[in-house]
Amino acid sequence: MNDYGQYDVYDNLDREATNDGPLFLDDDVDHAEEKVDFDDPAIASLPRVMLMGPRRAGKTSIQRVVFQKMSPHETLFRLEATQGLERALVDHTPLCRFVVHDFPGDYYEPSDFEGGRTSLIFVVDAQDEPYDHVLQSLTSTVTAALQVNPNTAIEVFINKVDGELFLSDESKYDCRRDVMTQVTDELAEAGVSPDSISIRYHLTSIYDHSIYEALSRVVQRLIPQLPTLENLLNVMVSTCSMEKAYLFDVVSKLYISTDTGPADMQSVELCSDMIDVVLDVSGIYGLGPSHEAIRAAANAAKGKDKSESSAVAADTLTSEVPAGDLEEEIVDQDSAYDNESASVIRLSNGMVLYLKEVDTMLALVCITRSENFRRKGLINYNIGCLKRALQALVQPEMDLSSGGLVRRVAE
Ligand SMILES: Nc1nc2c(ncn2[C@@H]2O[C@H](COP(=O)(O)OP(=O)(O)O)[C@@H](O)[C@H]2O)c(=O)[nH]1
Ligand SMILES: [Mg+2]
Repeated sequence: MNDYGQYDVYDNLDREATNDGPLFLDDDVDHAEEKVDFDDPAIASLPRVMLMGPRRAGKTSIQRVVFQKMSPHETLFRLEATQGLERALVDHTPLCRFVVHDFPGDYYEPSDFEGGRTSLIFVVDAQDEPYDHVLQSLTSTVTAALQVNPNTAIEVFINKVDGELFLSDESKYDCRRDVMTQVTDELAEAGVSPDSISIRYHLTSIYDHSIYEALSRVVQRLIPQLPTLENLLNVMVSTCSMEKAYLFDVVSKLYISTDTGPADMQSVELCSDMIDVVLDVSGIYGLGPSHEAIRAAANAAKGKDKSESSAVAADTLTSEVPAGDLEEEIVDQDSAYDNESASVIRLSNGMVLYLKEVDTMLALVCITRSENFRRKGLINYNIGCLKRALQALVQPEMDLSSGGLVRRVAE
């Protein structure tokens, strides 16, 4: 766990940061409910992610592991049954803000579905066969939700696809196929045509990266500016001859957008691991008043040792990029992530991972071939433009024509 995770969680809940004691006790959650005013119109109008499904399917575990950085093993003994609806605000970066509703079980009121942009995640325990009863409940929940709010995005998480029962990929795919067939049949029986609704199926486990991948896709659907973000990243990737570019919320480690080229889970996982490395290293070496001195030392060491590691190793960390005219003041001196955060990791297969801060708690992580990474000025200039375009997206009054800015370098 990185230091930043602690800061942000407490900030969000309007609590004082403390360094001792476990991060989340059960009463922390009650406390969170007390402190955040969910009836405040600004918060009530945010998109919602509703975690529903049978008891012990893993709803609370998913929420704690991804948004509150509880370790997956801790969910085994730290979690008690959820007694009532628990809500948590996820507000790390301006482009991606939403409220998570964690339901206690198969219980809901039709009025729970009222509201604006909503993703309903129905969590199914893949290790608890047969699924008949659960999938009937899924169908009735989905129908009720769609009656109240026809635009609800339905996401089925087939959770706990880990352990002895799911050693091979085939067993996971078989499980997903069974669930899909049964749900489609049940929905057709209930008079809902599967083509008329948006329903997606995800194989997940809190013990690996699959839960981050699935939630990233869920969250992306909630962002109204997603097409613009994808467009910006497409231009970025083609202008700078990159292989792939992701925008990551560095706290939750969900990627909120990527270019439209094919994405593979391994590269996403690699980029996500890079965020951990950067936050951990800057948490140790990049903080406080000695920040500058340590950075100078790191730069000196970097100059001395130019030999490249053949392993997948972080050979150059933190503040690789000179603060150009696009950089602003450091926002928070004590944060492990600020507007100077940047990192380069060279992989043994000739690829380079480049991470750069682009907005509050938002990082651009790109994968590029090392020969294309030589044009770093171009890359940095374009990232600067992207950064301004993102600011304009959040504050439209800035009136910056982003696409034009990015392309200007290409021409
Ligand atoms: N093996 C495995 N166990 C999980 C997973 N997700 C949750 N669990 C376990 O399932 C149990 C119930 O989880 P909980 O989050 O309380 O379920 P909820 O009632 O749906 O909120 C806990 O012991 C978790 O450790 C998973 O992906 N894999
Ligand atoms: Mg629960």
